[in-house]
Amino acid sequence: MSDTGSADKLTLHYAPRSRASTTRVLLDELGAPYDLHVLNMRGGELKSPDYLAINPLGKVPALTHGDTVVTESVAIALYAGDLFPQAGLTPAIGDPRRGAYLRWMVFYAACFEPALMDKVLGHDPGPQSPYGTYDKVMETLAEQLGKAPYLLGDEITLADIHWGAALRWTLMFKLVPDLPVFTEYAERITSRPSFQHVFQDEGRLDAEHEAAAAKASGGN
Ligand SMILES: N[C@@H](CCC(=O)N[C@@H](CS)C(=O)NCC(=O)O)C(=O)O
Repeated sequence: MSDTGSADKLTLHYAPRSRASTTRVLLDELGAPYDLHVLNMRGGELKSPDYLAINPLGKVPALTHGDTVVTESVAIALYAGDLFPQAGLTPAIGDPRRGAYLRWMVFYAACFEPALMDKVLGHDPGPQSPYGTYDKVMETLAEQLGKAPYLLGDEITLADIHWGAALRWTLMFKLVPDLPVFTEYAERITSRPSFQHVFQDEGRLDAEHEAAAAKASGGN
């Protein structure tokens, strides 16, 4: 048995500068041993039969652990967080913060991302919207982040790794309001060495992928 509670190795199926970047940082923060399976998103590798057998949606991240396949960045974060509680970033079952931890992780996938996508695409979610309104989602998140340095209080958790990264890219693409509570939080989280290390490595990987895709399509 390894530290993971299983002899099976973790493999992160990953493409640079994507949602999988957050998962990579998260695994590093957990101190998880894992193999990195780098895919060239620009070169169409996410739609190859081999990768579609892992994630039929053709999207990253995905995590494999023996015969277990976990897709969806939030599910991967929760799964990995429970495998490595010793990192001190996972509010475990019985921790009074556990409910809030699950709430805010699922809020990301169930409310925040759908609200952003509807807004960008000009879709009116209507009165049956599963997230209420875009404005209410932003307001709810801003209010929570305004209470303490981290989402669940004075101590950082995996939820912050996830949300810090999310706010960084959504601010960059102007998908969320430019509120100081968002910008300061995103900066606080993503200035951590774990993020800086991955961002640096991704610059190199992405340039390689761009060159490979250009070459494959007959460019220089
Ligand atoms: N709901 C998924 C979203 C995954 C996703 O959209 N990933 C993007 C990269 S950021 C992707 O793989 N895009 C490739 C494509 O759609 O072809 C999650 O949170 O993991």
